[in-house]
Amino acid sequence: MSVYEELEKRGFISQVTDLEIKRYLEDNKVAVYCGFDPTAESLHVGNLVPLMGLAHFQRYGHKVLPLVGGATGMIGDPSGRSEERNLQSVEQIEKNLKAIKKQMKIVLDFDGENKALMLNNYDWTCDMSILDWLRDVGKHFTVSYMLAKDSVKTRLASENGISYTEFSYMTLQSYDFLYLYRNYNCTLQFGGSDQWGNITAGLELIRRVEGEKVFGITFPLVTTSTGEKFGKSAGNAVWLDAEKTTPYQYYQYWINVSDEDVEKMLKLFTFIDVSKIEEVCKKHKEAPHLRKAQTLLAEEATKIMHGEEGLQSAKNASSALFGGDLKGLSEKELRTIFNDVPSTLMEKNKIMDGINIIDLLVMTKMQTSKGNARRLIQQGGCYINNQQTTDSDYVLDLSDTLHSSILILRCGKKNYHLVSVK
Ligand code: 629
Repeated sequence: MSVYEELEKRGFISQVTDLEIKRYLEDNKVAVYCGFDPTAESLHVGNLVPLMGLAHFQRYGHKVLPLVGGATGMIGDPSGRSEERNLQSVEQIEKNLKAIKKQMKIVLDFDGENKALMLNNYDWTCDMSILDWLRDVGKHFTVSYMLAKDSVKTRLASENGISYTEFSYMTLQSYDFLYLYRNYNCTLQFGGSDQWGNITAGLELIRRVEGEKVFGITFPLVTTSTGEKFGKSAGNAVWLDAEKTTPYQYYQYWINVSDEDVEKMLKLFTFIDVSKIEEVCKKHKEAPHLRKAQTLLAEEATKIMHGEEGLQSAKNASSALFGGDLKGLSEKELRTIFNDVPSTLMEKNKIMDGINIIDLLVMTKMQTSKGNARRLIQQGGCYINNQQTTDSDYVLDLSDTLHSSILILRCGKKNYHLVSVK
């Protein structure tokens, strides 16, 4: 099988610039590049599609050139954007670049025999003068060609139009392709379907300047079956950075994928053989309530990003949130797991003096009155650190806390509260 077939079967292919590309990839080992602008402090799951795509190229023996846009990040790509971007500060770009590079190293192999090569377009653009640029690059673009691009057309029709800065973006990306063609024999650019205009502009530049044909492949921008933006969980992006999206939250995102989407996601976001995925999904359809396919997806995707260790901590967290034992968890783990639940700060003295469970439930506003609290406890609906307490006269002290600093209260099945002892 060639990488093209692999990508096609997995749903990575939206458009190709030439039908010959299939044969071309069967007969040649090529150098392929995909660019990422440092527009955020971390990549998100949306950016994982091109990274997984590059990883497949790498596994099939092609040379992969992940590129970070130290230069293009200073300009701002208008593709797929309805409004002009704010310019980012150089410090912010630097910071973002560092984080992005680190994350690429997780998915791509930078050590083996067929090493990925990280490039930064700032390196070949920073010394070019505006006059060189206009003469050597700009001269090859006609304004009418640029105006015909979707990214420009949409913005021209919008209220605030487009600045000369963003209008020029495609010339920068095109020049990158030319530079990589000349210096790394790169003949293929990969990107999301929003990048079609920029990719074909590069193709055109190389044809004009070098008289050579190169290729482009775009992948479909992933959407969920409900039309929601992929990679957002309750409106928040799902980041690859464990500090921004914990391994547990990451795991949860995947485990919650719908039955309609799970096969597609398994193909895009894991390396499991397509035939195996199809087999698993066939079984899944017979007993969807077991969520076997989602579990496989969550486990594999979490392992790819956060390793075995991250997966273990995600699993510990989910069992903790489903009433499991909290004893084996570190303070940091506990704080991460219960990061999203309501919390109260309590003076150490107060707990050292002893505090009645009823008073605690009222103080934390978990219960609206002492009467309600008493009833709940007596009916068996109150848990301290996931252990049921039916004694409404129980007085908690420091020995009830975990790591002398945390109490996890629970009313009913899911209503958690974290008491932080300071
Ligand atoms: C210089 C910069 C190049 C080639 C590409 C680029 C970046 C490109 C872009 N890409 C998006 C990004 O950086 O803006 N102009 O956020 C993003 N990309 C991955 C996919 C994408 C795309 O990183 O291509 O389609 C999203 O999945 O939007 O020489």
